[in-house]
Amino acid sequence: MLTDKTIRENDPLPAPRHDWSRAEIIALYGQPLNDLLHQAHTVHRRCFDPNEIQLSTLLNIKSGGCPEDCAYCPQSVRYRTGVENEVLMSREQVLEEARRAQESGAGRFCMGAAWRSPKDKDIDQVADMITGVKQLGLETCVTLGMLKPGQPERLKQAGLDYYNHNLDTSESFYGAIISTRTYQDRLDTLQRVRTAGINVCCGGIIGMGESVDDRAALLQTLACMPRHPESVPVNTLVRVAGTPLAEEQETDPIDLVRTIAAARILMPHAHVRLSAGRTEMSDTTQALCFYAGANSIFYGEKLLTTDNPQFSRDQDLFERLGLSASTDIASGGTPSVQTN
Ligand code: SAM
Ligand code: DTB
Ligand code: SF4
Repeated sequence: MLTDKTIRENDPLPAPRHDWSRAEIIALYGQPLNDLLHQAHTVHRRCFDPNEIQLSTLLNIKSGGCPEDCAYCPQSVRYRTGVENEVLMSREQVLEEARRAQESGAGRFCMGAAWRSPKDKDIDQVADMITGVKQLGLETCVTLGMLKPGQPERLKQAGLDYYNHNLDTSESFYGAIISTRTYQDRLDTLQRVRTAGINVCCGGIIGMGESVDDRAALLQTLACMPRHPESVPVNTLVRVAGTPLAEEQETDPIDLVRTIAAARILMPHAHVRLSAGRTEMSDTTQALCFYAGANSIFYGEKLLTTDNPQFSRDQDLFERLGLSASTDIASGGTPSVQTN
């Protein structure tokens, strides 16, 4: 019988493109929703099992006190958000949390630190954590800010599978959100991570007051990289009291669905993650996002400093939608097939 799986295996998609124009992406994003959804879901089904979702659990290993001024972020030292400044967690504490995440069903453990850029001694400590988490049989991801030459290699050596470093928005809107670093600084770190052979996790945030053109520009930057990021987190702004973006308008869920669908079409082999913002999202919006091509979530009751849905809510949602956790595990951080 000709199943989706046999079609996927015997009739691979044409090679992904890396030459998208802004106009093409705007047209793709803006087409009638049913046409966009149909196109995105067709790509999704050809590249992935549409009923499997990758589960990543986040842990804030170093909370608050960050010198950067990212307008969305509750961990910047410049805003009064009530987030405590803490020192780096111990390896034992981290491993305890990683075991808990694994028992709950997560396949990847993502450790975040509120740093502008880590010092070499920070990298050594995080490297020990990575090795320990990897030994448990989990995929590893860290997000530590900007990396200097040599640091990605050290993380790779420790067993790191993914590095998360978001571009967040378009280059032209970036200055309205962050003044303490440039877009090029971000691109430089991404390039270093890629060169070290670590999988790239890179995406952005919608709902910060950006235009459709800004969203298209971010997607264009990602989709025109010589190799697409393996993971693309699409965050919806969590409006945290005390941050400059606290009073932004609520994001239209249809804009989120369009962004996910466009990401799926542009980067067919990437895991597109329905990221921050799920607590306030209806189950129906999440279901549409999964149809549009999202196939990864943050799973666990906390993101970094804000809430994520309760385990029971996600389990119930998965059951009602007939979804299950994907069991693919990265092979030591080096993608086995150059599909993108
Ligand atoms: N300090 C590191 C950095 O900025 O690269 C790592 C941690 S930082 C919190 C990771 C990402 O979380 C940001 O790039 C942003 O995309 C996302 N993020 C932070 N605050 C958010 C918020 N309020 N709503 C949505 N996403 C947020
Ligand atoms: C990503 O794209 N989103 C995550 C993770 N990568 C590090 C962070 C979301 C943070 C939401 C606000 C908070 O909890 O502080
Ligand atoms: Fe610091 Fe990262 Fe928050 Fe920006 S997003 S303030 S770099 S922790």
